[in-house]
Amino acid sequence: MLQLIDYRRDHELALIGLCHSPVNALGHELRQALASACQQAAGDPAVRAIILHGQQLSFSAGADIGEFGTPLTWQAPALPQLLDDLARIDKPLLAAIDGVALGGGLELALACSHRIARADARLGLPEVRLGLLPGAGGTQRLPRLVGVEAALEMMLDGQPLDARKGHALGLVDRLVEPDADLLAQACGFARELLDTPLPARPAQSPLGEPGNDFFRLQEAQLAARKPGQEAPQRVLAAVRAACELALPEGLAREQELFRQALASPQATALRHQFFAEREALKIPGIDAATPLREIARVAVIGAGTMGGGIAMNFVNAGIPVTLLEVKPEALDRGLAQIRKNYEISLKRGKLSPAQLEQRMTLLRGTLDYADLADADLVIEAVFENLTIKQTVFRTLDEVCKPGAILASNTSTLDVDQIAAVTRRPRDVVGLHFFSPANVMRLLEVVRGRETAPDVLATTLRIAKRIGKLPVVSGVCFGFIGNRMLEPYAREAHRLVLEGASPAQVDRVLTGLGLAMGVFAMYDLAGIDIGYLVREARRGEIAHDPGYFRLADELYAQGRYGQKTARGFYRYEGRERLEDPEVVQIAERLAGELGIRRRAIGDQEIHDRCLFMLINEGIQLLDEGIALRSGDVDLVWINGYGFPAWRGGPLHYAEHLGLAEVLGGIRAYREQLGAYGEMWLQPAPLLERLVAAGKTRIEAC
Ligand code: HSC
Repeated sequence: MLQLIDYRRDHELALIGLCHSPVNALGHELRQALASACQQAAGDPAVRAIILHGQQLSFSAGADIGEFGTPLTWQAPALPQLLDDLARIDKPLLAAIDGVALGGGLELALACSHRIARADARLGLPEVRLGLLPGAGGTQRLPRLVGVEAALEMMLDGQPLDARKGHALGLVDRLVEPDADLLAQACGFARELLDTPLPARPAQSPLGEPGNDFFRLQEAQLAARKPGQEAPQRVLAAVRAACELALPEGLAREQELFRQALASPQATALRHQFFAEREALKIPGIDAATPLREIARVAVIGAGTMGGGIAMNFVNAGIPVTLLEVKPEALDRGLAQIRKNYEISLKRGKLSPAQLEQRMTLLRGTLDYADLADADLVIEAVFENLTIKQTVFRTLDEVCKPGAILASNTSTLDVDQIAAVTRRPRDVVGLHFFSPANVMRLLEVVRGRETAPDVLATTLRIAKRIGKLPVVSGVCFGFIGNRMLEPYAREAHRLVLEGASPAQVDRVLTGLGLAMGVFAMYDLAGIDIGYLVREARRGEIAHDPGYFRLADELYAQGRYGQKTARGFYRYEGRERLEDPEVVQIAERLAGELGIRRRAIGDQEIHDRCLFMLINEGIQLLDEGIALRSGDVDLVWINGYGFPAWRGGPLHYAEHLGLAEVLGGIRAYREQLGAYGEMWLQPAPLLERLVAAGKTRIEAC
């Protein structure tokens, strides 16, 4: 059996090192080993103080998430009981925190009498991001240590804080500079404690304050800020118990809430997302042995909103960027916009003046392609037009050094056709950033027919370095995200011709938890942009005269969306208002197209939009464009505002039932006559899955 604990004695101190790679997740075996090491130290009269630490590893990333949903979660010693036992040891018990103390890892530290941490360690209770609440005493011990408001902030946000902040809050008793020897300092601290009486562990009595009104207000605010999400409300209920109940009863209440949370579909969905994020980086044909190319200099072509945002990502990570434009005014505008963006961060206190200047010095503007000769990675972000992009790539092929990675930020075009104009298609890859590129986490990495494995591996590595979540897609129109958007948005547009209003459609979608409805999104992205994409594919869609007809009509009327204050909605400043004119246009178009208008129910809107979205995602899997269903889910959660707590469209389909989804598509296909026959075609993989009685979406 692996040795999970390193037990050492240093005179009167017992040093208990957790060594369960990679992150000291507190699975059953580690809990067992930890319990017996602590018993040994507690029972040894020669041991006067105990130090827990991560042996050459982070302190602990918490409960083993892989155990959730299995009986191992509860198998003795279960984490809450183990920590309760540790909290009763009547010797100083120190947590020496390096790396991270997250979730159950921080709760382990909270059950100790003292915490010493390296200043750059990160401490947090991120359970809410998994649809859970801290379930091993965190909701009771943290508020007793740092106060209700600070504790709630940590638990509701789930974002870890650094140990310096933890020290200021009273969570960490002593800080150690990043380059110091943590364990030696912890031993020194423990010896100091031997000379002083042991301070009381968190009080047993209820906290009392802040009272009913505070919690009622918090509940209402959470319901407005995080509609539909159960975990934040459970966190609140548990913290309320800390105020109203003595510690043992509070811990029991926390357990009850934790069990409810763990059994909820929202927690299952968020766990699916957690593992999908890690799985997404595992690509067949690429492993640790795949060589990586060095990326020391990046170039971005196009200083518009997208190019500027892309450049900022690299600059933020300390990588110098050359930004190329063809016209001096456009270059000046682009550089000024980047500075302006940084100034906003400065005003918000997220950046110091020195950091701002340092970032701007990493940025070099140019009008001359010859200046790209030393770039290791070039990202083209010019107008979405194949001919223009091919011209850029021909030039890059001339000027870039051998081995440079040439990337296109196309959102719909054929990366193979772009690569084909170069003499180095193996070096070409698609990097589809989402707008605003400096903010959005998703990056679709498009693997062309000839993209070399080391090019793909390098782009995945660099994506992680700049804080993105890369998801690999094969080549097809729109890749994973925009290809799925097409049938989803097509149904939404059609429903408006059939009698729904844009606001009704959007309300159903946001009611499901989507950040934005289809029409608000089109207004934001620009109806003109969607029109240009359709123009390039008119041949493929000519058989349906009603196809996105409403959007085309709005385009013809110059209603481009938010930028013209009119689109599917009207805008007064930032306020979005329903526009009866759009409904009138839809009525006229429906008449011209011979579409019978009727009252459309919310359920039909949900089913037709969502089932078509799901259907296309399943088709992408079957075609091998997406490697697994989790990748499809990640794209829609991180790029299109699909609620993470529903796990993404394909996880949601599993929740609804695959047979129900297929049955729904077939029923609407029949009901909608010629239109249904044209577009509502079930994906063959969905049919095979249902025929085989499968409940999970996988290739079969
Ligand atoms: C929790 O603690 C609940 C508790 O409150 C109470 C429980 C009580 C229950 C009992 C009641 C009776 N588990 O991310 P990386 C794996 S909930 C299992 O690529 P990085 C990860 O899958 C937990 N596995 O590395 C990956 O494996 P792979 C709260 C975990 O350096 C590998 O480690 N804690 C794991 O970018 C490397 O991960 C959290 O939510 C875990 N807890 O980031 C923390 N954590 O190589 C979640 C990681 O096979 N973790 N793995 O793919 C993280 O945030 C990040 O992983 C780190 C490292 C920042 C730790």
